[in-house]
Amino acid sequence: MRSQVLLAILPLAFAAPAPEPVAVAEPHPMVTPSATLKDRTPSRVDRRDILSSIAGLDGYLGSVLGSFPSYVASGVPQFFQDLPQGDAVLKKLDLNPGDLDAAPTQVLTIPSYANWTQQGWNLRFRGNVFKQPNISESKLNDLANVFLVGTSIDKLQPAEQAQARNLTAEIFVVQQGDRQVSFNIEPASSQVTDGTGNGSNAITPGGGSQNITLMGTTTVEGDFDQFLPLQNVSGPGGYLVPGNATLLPQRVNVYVTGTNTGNATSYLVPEKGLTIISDIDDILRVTRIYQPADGLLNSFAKAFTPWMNMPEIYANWSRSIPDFHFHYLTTTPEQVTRNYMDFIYKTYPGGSFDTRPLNFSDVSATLAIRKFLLTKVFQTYPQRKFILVADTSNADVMKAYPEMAIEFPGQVQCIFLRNTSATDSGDKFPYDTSGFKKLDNKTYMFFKVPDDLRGLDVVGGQCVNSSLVQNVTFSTQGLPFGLGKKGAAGRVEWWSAAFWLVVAAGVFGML
Ligand SMILES: *[C@@H]1O[C@H](CO)[C@@H](O)[C@H](O)[C@H]1NC(C)=O
Ligand SMILES: *[C@@H]1O[C@H](CO)[C@@H](O)[C@H](O)[C@H]1NC(C)=O
Ligand SMILES: *[C@@H]1O[C@H](CO)[C@@H](O)[C@H](O)[C@H]1NC(C)=O
Ligand SMILES: *[C@@H]1O[C@H](CO)[C@@H](O)[C@H](O)[C@H]1NC(C)=O
Ligand SMILES: *[C@@H]1O[C@H](CO)[C@@H](O)[C@H](O)[C@H]1NC(C)=O
Ligand SMILES: *[C@@H]1O[C@H](CO)[C@@H](O)[C@H](O)[C@H]1NC(C)=O
Ligand SMILES: *[C@@H]1O[C@H](CO)[C@@H](O)[C@H](O)[C@H]1NC(C)=O
Ligand SMILES: *[C@@H]1O[C@H](CO)[C@@H](O)[C@H](O)[C@H]1NC(C)=O
Ligand SMILES: *[C@@H]1O[C@H](CO)[C@@H](O)[C@H](O)[C@H]1NC(C)=O
Ligand SMILES: *[C@@H]1O[C@H](CO)[C@@H](O)[C@H](O)[C@H]1NC(C)=O
Ligand SMILES: *[C@@H]1O[C@H](CO)[C@@H](O)[C@H](O)[C@H]1NC(C)=O
Ligand SMILES: *[C@H]1O[C@H](CO)[C@@H](O)[C@H](O)[C@H]1NC(C)=O
Repeated sequence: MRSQVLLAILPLAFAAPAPEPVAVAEPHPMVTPSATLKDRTPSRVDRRDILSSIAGLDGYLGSVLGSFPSYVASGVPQFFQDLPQGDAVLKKLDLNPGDLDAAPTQVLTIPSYANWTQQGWNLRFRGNVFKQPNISESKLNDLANVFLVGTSIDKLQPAEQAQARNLTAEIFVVQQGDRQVSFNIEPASSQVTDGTGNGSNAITPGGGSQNITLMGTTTVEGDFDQFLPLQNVSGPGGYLVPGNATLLPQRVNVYVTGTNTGNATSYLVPEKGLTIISDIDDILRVTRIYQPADGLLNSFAKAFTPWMNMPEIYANWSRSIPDFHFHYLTTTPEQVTRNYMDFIYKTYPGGSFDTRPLNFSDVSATLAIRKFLLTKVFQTYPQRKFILVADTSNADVMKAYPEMAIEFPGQVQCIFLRNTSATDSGDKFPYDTSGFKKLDNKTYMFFKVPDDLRGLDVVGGQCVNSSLVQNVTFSTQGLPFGLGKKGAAGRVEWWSAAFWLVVAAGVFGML
């Protein structure tokens, strides 16, 4: 047992010197409009929302979507989008703010990374402070049913029911704004999050134990996100290794004081080396977001399943590239991060994580989040090179990945995109390859199965498996024969159509 669990996570009012404790402030109004759980009853797709510039597209998409719920085409992804927060959760559960006073404060710490600066190691602390209401099983079932379309919880297998209730409980938490958060940092011998991952091939530093308190307090959404310098503290095995004296990432455990819910393993990543930034849905696990009914069940009720033998490919990279830093970047909402982490750390090499922060909750923010997160990582490591991995069903990936190569010249070593249209006949939605036109075609590859990546010397910059026909047209692809552009000018409009965002960027607002 560690003995330093002393500093509780106190509301600032208690932590600050004050003549007498002041009551906890009422939750602030939210930055983004508070979410409501809308009626998810299927209704006809409103085709007026489809800004089509492709001849015949309206009819085609209408036939693909059929009578799928109108929110699929509404411009606001609804499954894991627009989740209730704070007051909305209390209201939904008929609770008053005071009802949670006795509930323990919990923290989600997102496994993060540090960069090497003039001041030494600079570690990013990211996560969320929340309280978990005690919700009865029958109430959880009711709430879960709101998320299930075309089925209900009583029609699921017991394990699926448990999973649906688990996710519902994770979503119905009450975020705690204005909290001070402190951490204890310790050298880590493995990836602690659930004890099963081994933190890939990062090394354990000799020292570095220290306590750090974040500046300021959590946002109204309960989030914290800041970089703070680590002291070069010695330990039994020596010091932290400087980021310009090694190529190997170092692992540190990050414990939130006052709770044992906030454990995470973060990585001190050297200034030079190779980082893989990998999406998760439909590339590391089977989600099938492009088939909304399936995607919903796969996200909400079914156990996460790896996509084919992708774990083998990543395991080989982890083994054979000693300084490879794995970073998992998904736009799935922060509330469900734990489920993604559990799956990843049991199945893929240990690494740091990025999910969608709570303040990114409206549609335009959802469109922007992947680029925002990617840019943050690239800015943190101006000398590292990156391998970007995802699949073609994400409109934001198709745009943001090639943009990174252009905006950060020389830093994108390879882009690997699974072509879900080519491998899954269920994916009827088009994807746009025009962003790749300006890139050297030796730096990206569209592939079909994990084995297409086998044998590539990614360190040496070999990104293309020459046995795969690429057929990239630098335009909208994946439509049936006969559909074509109405005119060059229209394509941008179509691209930015909210409809496309919903369907392709993620019916779940993730991926
Ligand atoms: C490593 O970084 C530190 C801090 O920026 C700097 O003082 C030192 O000169 C660097 N060492 C090398 C070998 O570049
Ligand atoms: C949650 O509520 C149930 C029923 O009211 C009660 O039996 C249980 O002890 C509560 N659990 C916690 C952790 O408070
Ligand atoms: C849901 O499941 C995940 C993964 O097994 C677990 O970490 C988490 O604590 C569970 N959450 C709830 C609210 O039960
Ligand atoms: C961290 O803080 C705790 C409690 O204040 C203390 O017991 C512990 O020694 C501190 N650890 C370090 C490394 O300073
Ligand atoms: C910490 O200090 C030790 C001893 O001065 C030095 O050898 C080591 O390079 C330093 N590490 C960092 C991360 O600054
Ligand atoms: C977090 O770490 C502490 C210290 O190692 C441990 O006692 C606790 O069980 C961990 N919490 C979880 C949820 O694993
Ligand atoms: C731990 O990492 C090694 C090397 O990367 C790998 O071979 C092994 O399968 C991993 N074990 C687990 C449990 O992830
Ligand atoms: C969300 O908060 C972060 C800081 O935590 C800020 O940089 C970002 O601009 C905010 N995004 C939105 C959409 O409010
Ligand atoms: C370290 O990361 C921060 C945050 O992204 C960034 O502002 C800073 O420029 C980076 N420093 C170096 C030396 O790369
Ligand atoms: C890459 O581009 C070159 C010329 O720009 C062309 O000759 C070659 O066929 C292209 N390779 C692929 C795989 O498309
Ligand atoms: C494993 O990864 C290394 C490094 O990228 C590569 O050279 C090698 O061909 C890979 N092996 C397999 C079987 O994919
Ligand atoms: C190229 O396009 C054809 C026809 O759409 C498709 O069958 C094939 O799988 C595509 N190749 C790749 C690598 O995606």
